[in-house]
Amino acid sequence: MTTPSAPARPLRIGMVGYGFMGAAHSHAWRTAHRFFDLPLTPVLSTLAGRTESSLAAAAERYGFARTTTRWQDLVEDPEIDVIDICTPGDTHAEIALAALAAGKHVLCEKPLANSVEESERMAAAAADARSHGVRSICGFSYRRTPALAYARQLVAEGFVGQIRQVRAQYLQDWLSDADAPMTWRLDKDTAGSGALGDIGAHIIDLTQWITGQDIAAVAGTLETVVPTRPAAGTSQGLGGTGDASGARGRVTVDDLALFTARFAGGVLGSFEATRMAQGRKNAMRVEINGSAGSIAFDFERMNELEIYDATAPGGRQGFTRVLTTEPEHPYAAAWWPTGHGLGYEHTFTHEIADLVRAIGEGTDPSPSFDEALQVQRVLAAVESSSADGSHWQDVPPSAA
Ligand code: SOE
Repeated sequence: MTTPSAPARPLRIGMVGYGFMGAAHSHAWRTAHRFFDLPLTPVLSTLAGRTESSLAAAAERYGFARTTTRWQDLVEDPEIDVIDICTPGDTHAEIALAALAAGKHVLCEKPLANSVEESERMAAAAADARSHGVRSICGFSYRRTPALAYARQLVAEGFVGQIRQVRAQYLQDWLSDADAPMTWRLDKDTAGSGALGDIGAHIIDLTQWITGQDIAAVAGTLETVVPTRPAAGTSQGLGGTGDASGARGRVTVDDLALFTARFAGGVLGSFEATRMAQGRKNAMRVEINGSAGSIAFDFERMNELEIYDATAPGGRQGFTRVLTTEPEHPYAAAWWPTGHGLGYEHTFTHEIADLVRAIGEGTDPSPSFDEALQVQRVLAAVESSSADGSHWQDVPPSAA
């Protein structure tokens, strides 16, 4: 007979928002401790949202015990340990600041906020809370893709040699139809920016993380290709079908974001973010070219990393497709037998596993609010470069 080990202490989660990210995060909170050995067991306590009817259905589906239409109830509830912010960017600062002041650990979706000023206040509050043992993390979940975490390891080990060039694209197509309806992601007041902050933020964070270098200056152009869209319609996934005969709303964010970046170490990078690249569904691509080789990744083939070893003998050179599903690869050993791949949702499960471990062990999870503030500064510099005729703009260095 075996004696079951004592159950790990509960970590009670209060989540704000229940859209796409609410679904992804709650799945991760439910799953992480079943695949990773964690010092605490997440418990889905209370879900907060504005619309009572759909809120109850979401809580039922996601597995939350209670609901509230006031996010403040989560912050005031002494039982809740973590506030998970899955709402649009215009609400991040207010919720995160209140949560940190109340001593709650915070997971905040990306981008950290809608402005540098809000992000600075959030990073300062997180630093203050850290001295009281309160942890915070920004949800740049793609860092936890095994192939990308492995790419970072390879770069740190010197596989590509001296980095010469960085190339990053994030291509989606859910806004290709000019009559796809308005959504909050097309409204600057709510979302902060368009393709730039929504998906460009991911490739900024990833390239900085993989290369170990911050972006120091940028020159870019933002463009709104479809300036108005049907105000009403049926939503499906991220987009949907707009009522083309009805009133149109104004798109106040960029559809395309193109920019060049100079990293702190001097390397140049090219960046492209768009949600109207027909046929590209979630093509988040990163390529690093160095003196000794290259690595290339495309999220549409997320279980693979292409690596090129320029030191291999002539005649045997060429990109090798590494299947990053093996026990040697980050996170992969916790899952399926060799070769059985992972999906989008696993990046969130890994993020939650790392966060729960950090909370349990009293260490700081990454990306911190400071790192996310730095991404925000890059976003702001791209916007100001575009407004200023695509001239180079410096990115203020992080204080840390
Ligand atoms: C929409 O473009 C979106 O949902 C982003 O907001 C997410 O961060 C990305 O993971 C998928 O696409």
